[in-house]
Amino acid sequence: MLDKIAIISDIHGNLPALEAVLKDIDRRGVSQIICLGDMIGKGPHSKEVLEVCQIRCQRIVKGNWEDFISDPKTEATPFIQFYRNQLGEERLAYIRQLPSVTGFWMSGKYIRLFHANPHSLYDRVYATSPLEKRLALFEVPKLPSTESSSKAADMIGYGDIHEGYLQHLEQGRVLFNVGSVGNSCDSIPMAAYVILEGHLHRREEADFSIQFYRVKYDRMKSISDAMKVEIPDQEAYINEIKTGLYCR
Ligand SMILES: [Mn+2]
Repeated sequence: MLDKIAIISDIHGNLPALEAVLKDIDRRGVSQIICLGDMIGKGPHSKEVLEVCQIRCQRIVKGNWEDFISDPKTEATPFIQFYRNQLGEERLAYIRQLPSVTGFWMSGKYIRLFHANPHSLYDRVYATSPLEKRLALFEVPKLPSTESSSKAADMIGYGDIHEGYLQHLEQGRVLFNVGSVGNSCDSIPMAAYVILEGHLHRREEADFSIQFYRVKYDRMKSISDAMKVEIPDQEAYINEIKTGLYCR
């Protein structure tokens, strides 16, 4: 029996999308859920999404939204303050102490996971970024990590760009993006996540797979909740949920 690990990212306060993904995960024999950050912001349910992630995810790393919303150095504009008020000081303190990188062995590959980049939460890498930039993602992280490993990775998974993809790079290296649960921007307005399947903790070569899932969820509920709580940039958010395209 192979181990299955689900990887979710960029929920962005969209509770109906998260609930649909968790329901899908629950019927697939997954033993562990890892969240790659940006649980909060944008949508109407930052607090609820954070609480569900704390219960359901075995590991959580920080995204750029967790970072700038919880950082006391970020100016308290009405936009920032809206999400700070939703979350409250206790949850902001929890968010602040989250690690930025995690990793594990699976089927002979060292897999490293983070939100955007292992060296900075704000250095965005796309599928079409220069090869040099994509290869730098495999290097030993500069950001705080849950791992003790100072090894270059064999496989990298991340979030941040709201657009899933998979690439095979030189020397057997695999690079993938898990897409976004709650704010998909690849023109498919459905929740996205990934399941890795293989032998967890095994350092010897063995079978593995990566599956990309798309899950239908109640988009109208996300939209009506966004109108009810009057989120900032409401119109752009509603358009993004409807179209699956980045609208701001
Ligand atoms: Mn994001």
